[in-house]
Amino acid sequence: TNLERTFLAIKPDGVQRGLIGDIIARFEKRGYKLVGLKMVWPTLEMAENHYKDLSKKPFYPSLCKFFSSGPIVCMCWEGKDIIKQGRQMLGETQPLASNPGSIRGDYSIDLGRNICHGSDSPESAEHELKMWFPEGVSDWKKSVDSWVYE
Ligand code: YYY
Ligand code: MG
Repeated sequence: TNLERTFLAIKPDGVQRGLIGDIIARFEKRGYKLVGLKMVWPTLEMAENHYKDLSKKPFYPSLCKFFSSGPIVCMCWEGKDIIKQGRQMLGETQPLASNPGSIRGDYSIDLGRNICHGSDSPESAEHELKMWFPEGVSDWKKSVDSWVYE
């Protein structure tokens, strides 16, 4: 089965720009299930840990500083193929290469202000969910699922 969970986050720029409701609504309306949700103001250490795969990149220090510059919204979404579909709904890393209709394509211009984060593989989803939701998520049954899945 490809019923999966992924970690998605609204970065400090998305929170400041008032996009929390819109971003959550996109995934809700598509039919995905929100099983974890909280606002966290990451410390620099949390940002460095979250992006540790990129620690050799020249933009790593500024990325971590930005990611810890204000609260983010941490989400765990569940559903069929959500890891890949979530990435598609975010758009490309580079906003100017993102299609209209994607979050980045609709709301962002610069690479370092691209609004949202999403796990890029089952391995990173597992790692990121463990890091941001050590307390676990809510295992609830969504009664509309039989109208979403055949
Ligand atoms: O997963 P995604 O966010 O699409 O891109 P990553 O390659 O993981 O990079 C994380 C983050 O770093 C990206 O969203 C913007 C920023 N960044 C940057 O500032 N400059 C780059 N050349 C590449 C990425
Ligand atoms: Mg990434």
